[in-house]
Amino acid sequence: MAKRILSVLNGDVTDRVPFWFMRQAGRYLPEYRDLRAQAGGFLNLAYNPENASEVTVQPIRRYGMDAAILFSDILVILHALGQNLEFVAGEGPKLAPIRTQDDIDNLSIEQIDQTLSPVYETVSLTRQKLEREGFDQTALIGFAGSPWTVACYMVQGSGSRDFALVKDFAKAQPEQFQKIIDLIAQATIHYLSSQVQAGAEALKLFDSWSGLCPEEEFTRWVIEPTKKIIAGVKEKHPHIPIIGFPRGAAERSKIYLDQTGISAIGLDTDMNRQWAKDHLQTHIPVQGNLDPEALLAGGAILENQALEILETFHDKPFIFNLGHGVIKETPPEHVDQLCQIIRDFKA
Ligand code: 1CP
Repeated sequence: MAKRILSVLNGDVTDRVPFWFMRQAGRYLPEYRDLRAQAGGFLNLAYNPENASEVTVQPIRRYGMDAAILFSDILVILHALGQNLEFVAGEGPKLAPIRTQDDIDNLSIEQIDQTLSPVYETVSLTRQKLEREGFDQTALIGFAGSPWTVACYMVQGSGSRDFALVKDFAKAQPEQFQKIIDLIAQATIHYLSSQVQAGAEALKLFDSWSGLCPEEEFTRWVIEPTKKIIAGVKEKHPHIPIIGFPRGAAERSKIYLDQTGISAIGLDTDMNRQWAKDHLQTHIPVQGNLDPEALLAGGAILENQALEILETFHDKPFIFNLGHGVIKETPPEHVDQLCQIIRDFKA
């Protein structure tokens, strides 16, 4: 029997709604916190295939999700290109900003696999572990960030509420910004294709900040590079499903769907459900939407919202997920409750 999530990504409706959760591996799990403390930092965890595959499988052992997602980060590709990257505990990523032509010239796409090969090894090791431990229904999802979102961190040098500096940069120096976007896109095609070669069964492109892209530049910085990545990956792997997640793009998600060639689309927490059902799910499978705050709250709040989402989307191809990542204070029992609600749901 085909794995449920892969059937849904292929356009089928299965016996029950399959599910996984963004950031399902991570700080809300005590077993993750233990391993991270032992590894001594996020990058040591992400670049060690034994540890990273362990973290990837941890939530599957507890909850039996229909997909595992590779444990890594959207920013490792910048590290591989030669940008300095650090994850400071409690503060998030810190990078040496790339802004000038000299900064760009110091990066190199030729040797990215020297840094990224442990990630590919993590993919193949995770497939082996899942199989060995009897999770034969759990698919493995690989991922990368979309060029706009990765460029936000690359140019800013850290997280930001509005990435105003990056938006100004793209407006003031569009040719320079284009070089940055093209470099990320080219590296990402190789990175994702290599994940598929190592055993990833579906891919996800995180465009967490697409909602910040100015309307008049959305085609240039969000649509075009995404389309290029999808075409580039599909050239090598024509059947690999690719889930797009243009967070905050609201009704621009329809243009994204029409123009990028994406196989399925992630819905953030703010997405209007009925609009998504009418304009997106009529064309391709959709995934997501549960407010991570509802999972944090648990109880009736969680149950009501999860059931509303299931009622809305279950009769067409749908993967249950959150609208953004699991919040680190979430009690692990609330995740149990949610899995039970989804498994018990009868149309
Ligand atoms: O343990 C720690 O302290 C590190 C926290 C952490 C974790 C668990 C970071 C730093 N990255 C990750 C893993 C991660 N990141 C995964 C693993 C798989 C899973 O979902 O379980 C994935 C898919 C990501 C993707 C990612 N990283 C995104 C896109 C999704 C999203 O959340 O919008 C983004 C924007 C990042 C950047 C990043 N990495 C880490 C942090 C704290 C951030 C956000 C920085 C910021 O903008 O403030």
